[in-house]
Amino acid sequence: MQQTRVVIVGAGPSGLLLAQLLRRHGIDSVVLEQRTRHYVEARIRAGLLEQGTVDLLREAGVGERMAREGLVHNGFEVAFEGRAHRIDLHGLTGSQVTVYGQTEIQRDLDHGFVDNGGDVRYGVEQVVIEGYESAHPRVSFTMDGVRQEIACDFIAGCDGFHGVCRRSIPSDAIRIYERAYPFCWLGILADVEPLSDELIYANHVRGFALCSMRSRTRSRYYIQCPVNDTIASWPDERFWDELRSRLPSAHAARLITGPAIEKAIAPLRSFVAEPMRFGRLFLVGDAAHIVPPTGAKGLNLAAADVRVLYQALVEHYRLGSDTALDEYSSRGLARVWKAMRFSGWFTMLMHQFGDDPFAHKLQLAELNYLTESPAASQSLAENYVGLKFDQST
Ligand code: RFL
Ligand code: PHB
Repeated sequence: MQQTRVVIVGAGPSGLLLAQLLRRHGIDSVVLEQRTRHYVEARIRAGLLEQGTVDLLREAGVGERMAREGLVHNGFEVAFEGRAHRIDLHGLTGSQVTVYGQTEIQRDLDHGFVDNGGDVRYGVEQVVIEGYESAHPRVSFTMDGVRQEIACDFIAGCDGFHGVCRRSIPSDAIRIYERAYPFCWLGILADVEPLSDELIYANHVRGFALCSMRSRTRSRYYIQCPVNDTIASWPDERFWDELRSRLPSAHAARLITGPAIEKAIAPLRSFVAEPMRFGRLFLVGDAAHIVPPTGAKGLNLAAADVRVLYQALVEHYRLGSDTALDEYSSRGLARVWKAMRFSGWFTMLMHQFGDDPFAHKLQLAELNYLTESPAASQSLAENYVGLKFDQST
């Protein structure tokens, strides 16, 4: 039977970052991915990185291109009632965020890990995890029609929300906390100059809008849309008209439009699975928790899990101590729930929830308070740039 120290299920950002960090500390792993390398690289998702995530990518030795091409942002704008207010992230927290697409991170990890001899098996099917409550976990899978099995010390479930690891846990051993939101985000990518140097989050009676970017020549825009809408009902022109109508007029006038190179509708949900550890199985990233994207916390939370887990595994192999492994779940969940709170709050503040004028008035009062009060702005800013590790874990 094949043997390795850690089997990592999923070659998304969590899985490959964990594998790369472990390898730098001499800990071997095998990564199992159901999709092709091309498919995983092409998925368009996150775009905004906290400094802690940037630092971890650097520590993993895959931060070089990000340092050259990432866009450092010192603030962002919140727009409502026809005006935009800047949140000075750097002034309020001393920290910044970096715009660098998840597709680019995935490419850098593929280059750093896969192209340098990392063991990733793409296109695997029927992954089954076994024995994780014992000292001898095993993972079996089918590849090219052949059933194989790997014995390991630990399993890392980095297989996202729809993965197999969390679903392998008996329902009486796991507790799920969940909230669905009654709308989706329709997102488009277009090779046009971004509307502004910084991101703009807009609360509007017609619904939420977000102006983001991937580079100085590639824009990423989102609008809130009903859950039953389809891509077919949103031709480019309708999207651009709707986006314009939700922005302050001075911003709308500057909007540069062009053909969408990608268009997708994503549901919003908050989801937490507790605990995040089951014997020798550890759930990491989206496999354990999902936040609505409003605060851009998903990938950053995944990176925070990876940081705690890889350090704990290094401690296990180097010092023979399991203290950090034992704390993985409680430290992770402490951070996760603070990000849940922030993402849920920001989502409730910025979106329309139907025809409730009272609720809308309360949103506007809160937005006014948030942009006028330095204390309230600071609270928003410190959560947005990412809570410090010792503050949150
Ligand atoms: P992923 O990226 O879902 O990767 C999981 C991998 O596991 C594979 N897999 C399996 N492999 C083998 N066997 C099985 N049975 C398997 N089942 C699944 C999958 O094919 C996949 O390759 O999870 P990971 O690595 O934990 O990474 C999480 C992030 O991708 C996610 O949190 C972010 O994209 C969320 N997110 C954002 N996060 C941010 O921090 N900042 C943002 O600005 C941001 N914007 C976003 C987002 C997510 C979005 N969508 C569509 C979900 C914007 C959007 C629109
Ligand atoms: C993105 O650029 O995809 C993005 C940015 C900020 C968010 C969510 C998504 O809050």
